Amino acid sequence: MKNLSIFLLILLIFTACKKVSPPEPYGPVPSARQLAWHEMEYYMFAHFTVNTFTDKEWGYGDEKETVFNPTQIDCRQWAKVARDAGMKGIIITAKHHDGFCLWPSKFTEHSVKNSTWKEGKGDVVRELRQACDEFGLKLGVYLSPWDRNSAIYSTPEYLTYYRNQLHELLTDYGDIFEVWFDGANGGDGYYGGTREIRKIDNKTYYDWPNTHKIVRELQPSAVMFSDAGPDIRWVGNESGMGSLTNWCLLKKDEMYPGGDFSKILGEGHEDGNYWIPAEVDVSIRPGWFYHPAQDSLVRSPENLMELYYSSVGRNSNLLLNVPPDRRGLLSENDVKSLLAFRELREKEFAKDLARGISAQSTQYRGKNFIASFVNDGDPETYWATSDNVKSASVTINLGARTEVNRVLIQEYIKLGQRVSKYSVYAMVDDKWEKVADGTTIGYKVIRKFPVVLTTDIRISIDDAKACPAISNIELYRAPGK
Ligand code: FUL
Repeated sequence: MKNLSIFLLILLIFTACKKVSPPEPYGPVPSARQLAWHEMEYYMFAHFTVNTFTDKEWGYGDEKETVFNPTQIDCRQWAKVARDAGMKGIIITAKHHDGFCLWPSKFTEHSVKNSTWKEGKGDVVRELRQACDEFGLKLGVYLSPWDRNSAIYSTPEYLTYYRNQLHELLTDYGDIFEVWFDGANGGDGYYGGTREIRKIDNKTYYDWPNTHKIVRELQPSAVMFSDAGPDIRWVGNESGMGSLTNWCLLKKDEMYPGGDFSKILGEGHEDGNYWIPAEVDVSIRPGWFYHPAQDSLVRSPENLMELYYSSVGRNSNLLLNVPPDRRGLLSENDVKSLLAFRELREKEFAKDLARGISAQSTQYRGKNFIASFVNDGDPETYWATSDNVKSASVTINLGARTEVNRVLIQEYIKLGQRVSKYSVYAMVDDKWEKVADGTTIGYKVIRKFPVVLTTDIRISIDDAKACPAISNIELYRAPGK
């Protein structure tokens, strides 16, 4: 009997110590370029063109090039503010729907080269490239497929024109991290003076697969954004709202840019066959472009914080538009709000209360997948259960009664997005109290709850498509209740 117990004990120790193989990936997984994009989390959109000077949101395409004349343009100011605000890059409207190019494209006269600015010798994209390099930021480009200036828009020849412009942007301006393909397409415009309505078929006209090939070839590390990917998807609204249920997965072959897919774009498809995560694009002002009348309508730091929770906190990236003004500078109110928002974030997430303290799980797959990997600060280690275990929990013991009101959870997404239901509990007066619950996790979720005075926090994975793999859990006591 004694021998048997010793044998069982040894077996138990052996099982606990054995290095086991990692879980198999489940479903689509992110590419290296998508992983790099996830880690960017928060970056700037800069809407700037003739509209800035004509006070419009959508230029008709007949604007004189000479209206573009920023008096004190300084892309270094944009980049410095972005860097100081904690952003990781800037995406510039190299060409918006009006067709005016912020770089001196060889393929059109409708560009900075015919503006009064710098006597036609200027190049906003180049200045921004240099500024991004100086301040350690990545650069992205928005090239509107709809072109209300072009006489050949809606003919097959326009595709060559569009691709030539893309080629210029992707070969002359260094590494591009994201190419933004907008979904607004076709309608009335100047079109070389014809001033008419031109309609195109969203599904077929642009022949997207062949345009995508150009991007892959010229900038293999760039992700491409549109309503339907192929790398990053629109979240389905422009109000800054990521969806609480948010799969990074999409059946993209059933979709096309400009279609009516808002709800699907928010939630993604649980059984999607491509990894296409959501990006929340939203403006710091009511409009995308600068309008003096909106100077008093800039979002407050508190409002930006809410946007952060409804985007980064919901498994999406935040692309926040901060439009340069007629001087070619980010406006004072916008800058003030952005920098104060950074301070708020620093206060909100000042100290991770979970880092390095005791974490125990109800189950784990082996010694290289134990619970304490969720709070070791290393994104490459993770807690995982045995293959057949799809619900299990991790309890973080805070040692003494501690106030907590935020939880941040990340899956190890290199193995796919797996969790479909979770809850968070706090031990209050010897009883477990539920403080949050939800469906998907993915790259990251951050959840708020009213302050609890607690000794332990339990993160329970209630259901998953395959055994859960959780790489990070953080706990905070943010200011306020
Ligand atoms: C939309 C455009 O029509 C807006 O002008 C803006 O550029 C926004 C980001 O995308 O589809």
